[in-house]
Amino acid sequence: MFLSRSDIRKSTTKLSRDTIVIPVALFLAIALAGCDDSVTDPNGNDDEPGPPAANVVEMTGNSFQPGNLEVTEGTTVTWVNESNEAHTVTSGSGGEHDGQFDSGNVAPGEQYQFTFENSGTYDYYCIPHLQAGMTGTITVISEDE
Ligand SMILES: [Cu+2]
Repeated sequence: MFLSRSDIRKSTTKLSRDTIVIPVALFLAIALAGCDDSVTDPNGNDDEPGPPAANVVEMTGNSFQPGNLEVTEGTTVTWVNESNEAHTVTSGSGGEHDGQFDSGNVAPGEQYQFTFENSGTYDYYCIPHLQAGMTGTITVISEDE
């Protein structure tokens, strides 16, 4: 038994093939990991504050924005205090609380939520800033309309 020239050439070829296979496998592993990331991102819930923003009222300075908000029955409205002073979300008009909802003091950066189950017009005001005209209205319409 003896090694022919072609046998030597074969083993040389096999060696160089192995050195190429390793970088290719690494590249595939990285590419697959990259694919995994792009698949999980669209499924994540982090990108979902878009739709609920329609039911948000911001408390900025001495006003509610928007001052008038229309929602459907069963909608939860969120008031967010974007200012640097406390506000209240108090149902009623002319400074007379009608007892339907009252947030108490909402500190800067905090929020208050209330769910409107029945259609109707709900006036509300901010107790500390009523004199400054800080009032708002939530109009709740039934789903059928
Ligand atoms: Cu206020």
